[in-house]
Amino acid sequence: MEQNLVSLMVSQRLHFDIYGYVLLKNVLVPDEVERMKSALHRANEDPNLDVDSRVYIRRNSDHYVLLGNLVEYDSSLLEYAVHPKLVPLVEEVVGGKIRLEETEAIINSRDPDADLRELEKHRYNPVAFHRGTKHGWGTYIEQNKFHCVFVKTLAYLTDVGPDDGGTAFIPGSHRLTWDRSEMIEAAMSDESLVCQVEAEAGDVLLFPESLIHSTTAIKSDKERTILIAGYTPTMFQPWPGNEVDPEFVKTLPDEMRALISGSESWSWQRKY
Ligand SMILES: O=C(O)CCC(=O)C(=O)O
Repeated sequence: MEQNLVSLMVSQRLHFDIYGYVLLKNVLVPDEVERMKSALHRANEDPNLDVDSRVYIRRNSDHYVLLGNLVEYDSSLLEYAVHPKLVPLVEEVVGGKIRLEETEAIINSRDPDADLRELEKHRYNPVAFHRGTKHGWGTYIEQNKFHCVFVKTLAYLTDVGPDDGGTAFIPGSHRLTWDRSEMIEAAMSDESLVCQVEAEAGDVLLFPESLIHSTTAIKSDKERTILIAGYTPTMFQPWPGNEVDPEFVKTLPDEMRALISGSESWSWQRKY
């Protein structure tokens, strides 16, 4: 696919600039979704994962597992990180060439200890609102458009309805200089200020890390699997634990190497 032919539609760019996210429909085909999901489930069940691979894993009892540093583990996970339908869109909102900063995945289901009646009292149940960068130093305006130096693509590998733990946001928070906790408190006092994604397997959410966002508690019996890739301009560092083995980088085709390793560093090719 010609990468420079892939771009956000003007309506998608406006949605991204106003609300701080855009849901891209049907990006991954069913075969890609299945391969990525089965690789993540294999990693989750692998008793030798930390010995045999560079993947990190954090478990919160049986209902939540976070896996990270995934590109070396399976070709489908590498393919996600360099996806030709996504990389140009990230470059558009970063404003230049990018490097991979992290890959993570979450497999989660309802917390067996959660009080369902308590969850039902609220429209949204964010577990921990946070952001990875801040408007003012992690963002900039160029040619009147919003840009961010830390951007994520989050792929839904399972369908996510209203009770199935879609990502929650405080729309518009990506370009506010408010104190983070003040914004979260204000949004939680009026749930119309929060939104929660509903998506189908294969849809991908594009958002800047200056947007306040959270995993949400699952109320249904469905398990959710998501796959995330984070990107920055080329001179930034990977998130700790997401360093890719230089020997693995050597095995990659030329066109993938800089994206995975950040080798372009301060020779940042800006779009402007
Ligand atoms: O679980 C989710 O939907 C959100 C993941 C998240 O918070 C992140 O990637 O920083």
